[in-house]
Amino acid sequence: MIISPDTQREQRIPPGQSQTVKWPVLDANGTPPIDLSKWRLDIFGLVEREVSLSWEDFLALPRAQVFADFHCVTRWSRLDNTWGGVLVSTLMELAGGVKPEAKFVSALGYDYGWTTNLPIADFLSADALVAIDHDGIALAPEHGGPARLIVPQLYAWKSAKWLGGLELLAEDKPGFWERNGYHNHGDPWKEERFGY
Ligand SMILES: Nc1nc2c(c(=O)[nH]1)N[C@H]1C(S)=C(S)[C@@H](COP(=O)(O)O)O[C@H]1N2
Ligand SMILES: [Mo]
Repeated sequence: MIISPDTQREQRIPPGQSQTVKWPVLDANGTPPIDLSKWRLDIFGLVEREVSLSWEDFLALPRAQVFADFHCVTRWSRLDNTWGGVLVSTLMELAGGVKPEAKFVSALGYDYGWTTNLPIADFLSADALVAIDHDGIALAPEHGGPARLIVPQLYAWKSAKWLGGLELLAEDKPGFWERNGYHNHGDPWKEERFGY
């Protein structure tokens, strides 16, 4: 089990947040229909070898578990989540590694072209993964099932639900919320909530 470093802070609730035991559902457009027989995860752009995984391909990859907290910019924090899935590092190895020019990532959702952007350093953090279960239960569709990105150290809007693509980029490409007033980076410990 990978322990997300933020869970070892003495004060685990970032400034301006309060703890919730429930798990609210938040997204821009609602849950899209996803047919698992047609599901793909495409890893493309500035990787050594682009890959396109079917659901069967994805399930055959080595799994990991990550224990992490989850902070939503709307001021709730859900502590003690155990995410199961495939580490971003495993996926990048599969793609032969990230090219040196890759500085940003755009994560694409199956919800009608929704994207979010993040710096490569956050994306490559040891506790980032593509999760398919939460606390031992398959991710519910409303929480991003079958598979979602989880980047524990950033606000939850960077953790793209219904993940379908990861594009490695040289230039930043602001996503849906980032173009609509949210901060480009989104570090909860610095309260990077809204745009510059
Ligand atoms: N594809 C996609 N992912 C998304 C969103 C979205 O609209 N589409 N919303 C984000 C927001 S704003 C938050 S706070 C979290 C919420 O995740 P949850 O609904 O599982 O709590 O998902 C993020 N991931
Ligand atoms: Mo959010």
